[in-house]
Amino acid sequence: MITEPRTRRSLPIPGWAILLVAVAALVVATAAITATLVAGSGPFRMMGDRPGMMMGGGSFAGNGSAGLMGGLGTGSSGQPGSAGFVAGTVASPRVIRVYAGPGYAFSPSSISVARGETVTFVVATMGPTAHEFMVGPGDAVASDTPGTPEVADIGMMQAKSLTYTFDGPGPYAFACHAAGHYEAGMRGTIVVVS
Ligand SMILES: [Cu+2]
Repeated sequence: MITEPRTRRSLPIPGWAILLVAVAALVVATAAITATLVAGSGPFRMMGDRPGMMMGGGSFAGNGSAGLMGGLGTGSSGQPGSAGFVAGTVASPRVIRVYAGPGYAFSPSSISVARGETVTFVVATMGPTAHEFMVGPGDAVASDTPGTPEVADIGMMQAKSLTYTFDGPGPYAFACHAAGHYEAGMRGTIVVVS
């Protein structure tokens, strides 16, 4: 008699457990696909998608694969001004991963760079909407000035790279100028640490 409610009560638990496992598996699979896409298309696109206006260059492949695992957040090995920080150079840019979306936002929305350093931004779109990534002097980025370094048409689960050298005091910024996105708040700031 005591066992009866127990068995009844225990029945829904496996149901929930199966659901939880299924959801967890889905999340893991999505993360794995995202990581693969970012890893696969980063260096790959670097070859094909860099118009002449992009600055800098360099050994992305070495940097990129090393940075992927630790770099899913922001920088893995310290921020400018902190101990152990290694600034990117033209020959070996620092890789910073930026996620565009979901929604009209970048993550992170604020990025610190050392004055003079060269950074390769690997921008991945995380939702169904295609985005752009423009980086440069704050006023040029705000007004979408032609000639400002930019990668466009970054589709869902795609990643494109853009290398930029921050050789001035700033202010610098980045933004998406796909129609309506900037107005919706799709922009970020770059803090130059001297
Ligand atoms: Cu956008």
